[in-house]
Amino acid sequence: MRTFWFPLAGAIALFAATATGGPLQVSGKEYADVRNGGTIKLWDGLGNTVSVSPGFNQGDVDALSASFDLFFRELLINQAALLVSFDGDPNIYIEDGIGNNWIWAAPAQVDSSAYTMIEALEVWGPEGVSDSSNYSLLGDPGGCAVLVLGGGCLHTSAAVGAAIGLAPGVQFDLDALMTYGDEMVFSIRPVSDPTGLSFDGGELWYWDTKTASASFLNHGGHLWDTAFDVMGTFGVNSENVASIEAVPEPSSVALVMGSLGLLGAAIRRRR
Ligand SMILES: [Ca+2]
Ligand SMILES: [Ca+2]
Repeated sequence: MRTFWFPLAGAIALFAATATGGPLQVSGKEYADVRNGGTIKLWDGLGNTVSVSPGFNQGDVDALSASFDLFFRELLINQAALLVSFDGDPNIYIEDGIGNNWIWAAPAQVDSSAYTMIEALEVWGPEGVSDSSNYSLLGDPGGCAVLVLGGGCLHTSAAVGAAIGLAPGVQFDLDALMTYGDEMVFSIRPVSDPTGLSFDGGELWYWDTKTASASFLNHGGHLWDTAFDVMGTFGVNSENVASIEAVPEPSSVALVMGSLGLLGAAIRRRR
């Protein structure tokens, strides 16, 4: 019995270690630190990185996405987990569909060299190259909130500002982004406008850009609106969301693991 059970337990433990939705199970990981000058880093989840400069417009990239971000649609209906980072914090956090959160990737996994924070994050894609196609620059220069690699402005600041209800002409800075064709989920840096409207930077909006208005993302059992307590919920020092991404819901992985455990127990009983 032992000779059978221990290898099985080992296999389950290995599966648990590698398949709980951790960074080693996610391909094509890219991140950018602050003041990156358009250089982003490919990271393998073991602390190793490779710097690449895909050719973003001059400036510091502060948000990255693919044209059709994987798990975008699942995220909208709470069937994918949200990856999120915060101002001045080097960790990547995860929030599952029922609002549990924990550190998904710590600095030793992201980048063994010193860095400040995860200013921009993009995952899923081929290994060894960047597949980020949409991005934002620090300060949204030229009145453009979202740019296309090798192309022009995908979404102007005026359009995004109007979608979230900011008074016309108020300057703000888009700082976190997922895109799926004409749809996007995004965050901005803290801003107040003359009408008294104020955002603390912890908001996440969903916006179908073919429509006039964005709405707060509903994920993890709560709205990602201004009232949501980012600091208290995640135990971080800033309300400001700096980057976002999506990965499969870890509970679906847990279900598979549970089945494996039951299988092991059944085999054990038979023997
Ligand atoms: Ca920006
Ligand atoms: Ca933000």
